[in-house]
Amino acid sequence: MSSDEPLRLVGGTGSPYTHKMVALLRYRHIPYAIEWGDPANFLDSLQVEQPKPIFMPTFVFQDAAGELEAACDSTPIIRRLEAMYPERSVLPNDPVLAFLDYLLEDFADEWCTKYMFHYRWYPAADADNAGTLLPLSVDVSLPSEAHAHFKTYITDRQVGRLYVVGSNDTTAPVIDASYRRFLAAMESHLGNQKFMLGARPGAGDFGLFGQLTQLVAFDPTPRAIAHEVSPRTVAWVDHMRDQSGCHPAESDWLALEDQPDSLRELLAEVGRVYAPAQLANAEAVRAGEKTWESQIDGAAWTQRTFPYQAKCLQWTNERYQALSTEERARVDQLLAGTGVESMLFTD
Ligand SMILES: N[C@@H](CCC(=O)N[C@@H](CS)C(=O)NCC(=O)O)C(=O)O
Repeated sequence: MSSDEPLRLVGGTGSPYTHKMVALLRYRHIPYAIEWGDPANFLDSLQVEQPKPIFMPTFVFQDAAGELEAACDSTPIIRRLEAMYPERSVLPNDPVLAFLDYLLEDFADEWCTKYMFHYRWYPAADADNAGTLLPLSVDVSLPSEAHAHFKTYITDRQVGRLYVVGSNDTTAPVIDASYRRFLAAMESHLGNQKFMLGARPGAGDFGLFGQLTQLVAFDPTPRAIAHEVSPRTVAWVDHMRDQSGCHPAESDWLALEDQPDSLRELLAEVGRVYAPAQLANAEAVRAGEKTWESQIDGAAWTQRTFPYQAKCLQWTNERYQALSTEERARVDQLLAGTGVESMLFTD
């Protein structure tokens, strides 16, 4: 596909992964054409086969012969885009920084999305807000009757799925405490530098940004918390939206040894909550159990088992194991005591 033809994608304004990818396309100067709506309908209109499962955003790639192919899942799509468009990369060349960037992207996509889903549907005021806005995000001209019907349908469906991500009366305070610590770590870190790994954004920044677009700008409860705990994060979300004017240089990736301590503060949250969740989930997948229970941050946690998240853990470990002995030692030194080390294995 020629790089000046716009890349087509379909997604939603209430979808964090859609914002992750649109901001990345803007930063990378990749021409794109986004359709706001339902991916399945969009693919039907193009007569393109649906990927399974189908998610927002869905991309439509064109091969050399002009054949259209739909793809979902932002993390591999980011790598695919790196091969298609080499300029303004979001992946550090230094394998150690690349590993940390991947870790942050994974944490954003798989754990921070729990903040997003929990606050969207657990507090009644937020569920009402999302129930009203999400149908309109698919069709702003939706007739009132259809709107009311869609609002009830989506609210019932999503509130009914809260338990799937582990949001319930027992875990609500754990999720809330984690969100607040995460914001406090972001406040410290952004006080030191503009992006997670220096003066240019990596894939991890876009992952965090995607979830934060919703937490800071769509759902009222987490928005109020963000304004209280981390005004820098609120301002950062506005900046991240459009980094087309950023002129990244290789030296803008800050070497691991020069990173401020605030990076460890962020990683400590990854180790405190995400690492135990990932280990318990992977164990449940191995044992063929449909749900799992564990202690997270000193409290009982139970949720459905996700084979996809076990794969995430495996991919993280494949990347960890691909590091040289010297690189791994540098990563280990940074991670020692954060808890992240508990989810990394050398064999
Ligand atoms: N791992 C995927 C996740 C994408 C995803 O979960 N998208 C949500 C919307 S933000 C979705 O389409 N969910 C379908 C559903 O809830 O049925 C990615 O990184 O793109």
